[in-house]
Amino acid sequence: MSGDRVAREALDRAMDEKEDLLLVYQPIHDARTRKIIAAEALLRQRRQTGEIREASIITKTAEKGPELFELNSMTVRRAFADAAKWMKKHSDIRLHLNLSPREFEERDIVKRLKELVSDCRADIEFVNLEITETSYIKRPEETMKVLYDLKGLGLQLWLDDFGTGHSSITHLQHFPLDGLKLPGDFIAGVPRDGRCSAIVRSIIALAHDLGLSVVAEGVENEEQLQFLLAHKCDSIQGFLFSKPMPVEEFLVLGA
Ligand code: G
Ligand code: MN
Repeated sequence: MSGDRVAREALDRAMDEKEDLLLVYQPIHDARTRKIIAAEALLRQRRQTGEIREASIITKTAEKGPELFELNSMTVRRAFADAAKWMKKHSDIRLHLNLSPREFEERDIVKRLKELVSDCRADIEFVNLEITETSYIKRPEETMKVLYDLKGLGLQLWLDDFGTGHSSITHLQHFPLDGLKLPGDFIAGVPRDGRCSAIVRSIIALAHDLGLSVVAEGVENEEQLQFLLAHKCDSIQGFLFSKPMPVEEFLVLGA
């Protein structure tokens, strides 16, 4: 069977049964205290064999068709419901949600998000919306308006994978951002690779000068953590502290 067909069938099954898809949460820790300050919702696929793996085959196919909006609404609803569970005990642990680039461009994201928040009776103020750089470069004027409207809802805006897309420093100048996520690709080279280290150091300094907070992704070892601490990185996400996990596990860990 061709790769496309496999992907198509996986998406159809997921849209029919929804049980195929689950959300896992990867904690984000304060770099100094190591306390959990947030969790990022990540979509996973449960295969018929029971094995759980990344859902990129499904999301990439969904990106091309009309299913995207339903898929994302479902994700947001589930994440709001899960966050409500942990917030009973830990109202300070924020929820990071990933926004799909196309959704950002093609649909009235502000209106739909507002509806979802109201349907789920969620508190928008604990949401950090992650947008990837590619998701806003095409129409900067319109995008700026959407970003300000989103901010107006009360959430925080974060740039995901900063530096790996078509990054433009002017976005940092004009967009109402709260923070940046440093991609694991850069962190992987720290501290041995001089270029990676220079890039990481400089982005943290730049972000802080602009009043933005920084999360380092893909932190896997103590050496990387020490480098990030030395350069005042605010928070850490990665296997060194925690892997993505089902909400039940997260509820125990966050307790
Ligand atoms: O950039 P994005 O937020 O989409 O990346 C999150 C993905 O990276 C998740 O699917 C997660 O499983 C993976 N991931 C998270 N932490 C680590 C890590 O420390 N090392 C590696 N190699 N991958 C990680
Ligand atoms: Mn992300």
